[in-house]
Amino acid sequence: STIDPPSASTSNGVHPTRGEPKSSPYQSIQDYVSNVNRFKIIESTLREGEQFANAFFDTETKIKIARALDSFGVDCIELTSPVSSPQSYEDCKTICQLGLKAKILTHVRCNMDDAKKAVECGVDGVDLVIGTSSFLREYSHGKSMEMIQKTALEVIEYVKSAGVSVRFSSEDSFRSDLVDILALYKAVDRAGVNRVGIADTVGGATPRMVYDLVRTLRGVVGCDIECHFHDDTGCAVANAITALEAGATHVDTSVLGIGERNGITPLGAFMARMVVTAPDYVTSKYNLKALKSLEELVADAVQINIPFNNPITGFCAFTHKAGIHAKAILANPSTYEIIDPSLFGLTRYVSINSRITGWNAVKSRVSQLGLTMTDEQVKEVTQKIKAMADLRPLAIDDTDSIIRSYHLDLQQ
Ligand code: AKG
Repeated sequence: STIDPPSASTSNGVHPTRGEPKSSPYQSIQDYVSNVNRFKIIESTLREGEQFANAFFDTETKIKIARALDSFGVDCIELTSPVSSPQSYEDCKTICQLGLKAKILTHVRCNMDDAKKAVECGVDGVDLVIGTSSFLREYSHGKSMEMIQKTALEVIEYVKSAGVSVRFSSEDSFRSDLVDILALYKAVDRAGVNRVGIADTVGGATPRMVYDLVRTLRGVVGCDIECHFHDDTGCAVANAITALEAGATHVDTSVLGIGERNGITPLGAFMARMVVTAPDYVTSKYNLKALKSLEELVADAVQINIPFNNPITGFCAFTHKAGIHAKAILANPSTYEIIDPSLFGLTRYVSINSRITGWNAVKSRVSQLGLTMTDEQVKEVTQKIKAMADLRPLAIDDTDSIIRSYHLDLQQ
């Protein structure tokens, strides 16, 4: 029941996504800090995702997800702190021994005991985190900025001495004092961290706030910059690309965005954004055709449905309905699609079952059914479809019956 026009050309200097010339006219000299063409993904389904309300991952499921993320091509897989529970500790060790291409990281509080447990598990990297906003300093751990810095430097030195990579992140960065956190980041950068992280822990940051903070930080530290965006106000994907434009190097994602509350930047939506912005990089690095099965694996594990409007894999993400759209899509898919579904191993669907169906879409269906009609006849049968669709919702079988019986009448 799909109508698939030929794919848009990819050999004419136009991107395999949609119509943008390879050197974007929007690119300017200001963009020299931008990393949209060379970002890395820290995939946190097995850490942030474990904080999702419905999540319970047994060892077997964690292994399946880790392998699927690895074959999708994510750069790093972040695991729940091994201090969380005895099973978390065992699972962390198990995943480290799978021999995956992705680097295995674990996310721990910034203290020596947690860092030692993490190193014991055999991880490639330790992601240290501590709250720096006054909210968290007062109501969570109770430490001053001086104390945070002193502990951070000790823990960083220990992790580095163990030959493991280390990231230092300030939780609730956007509600932290800018001067305080810049001084802290500068100190940990001097101490030799591989990355610093900024986190929009409560999901309140706007892209503009993100640009300002990351751009400022880019001028202060020489190490990589990781960003973590919660989606409470719907800005997580926009914030992620903005962070890259401002000089961030790594973005945290989770499959379907699962995480604390309503989660973080979803891997699939982020891929949708980035395949449009940086098609060559994204298509050469990530196994996009595996996205759907990866999302289904995780959706199944946490017992949720893939949302109807999910970028790429939502059931109607590539469905075209209005007559005006259908006509143009059939002539050239770039007219109403920014992303070519075939990049993700998917097909578009042109609906012909409604009162807003146009005759061009019906004409295409008539030829798919192997029938021959003049344009005038197609227009006439389109009116019949519309009349029926005014009375009740139609399925493709209903529409096909209308077309077939009209065609039969023509023969008699
Ligand atoms: C958050 O702040 O929401 C986190 O999950 C921690 C992020 C980080 O470690 O950068």
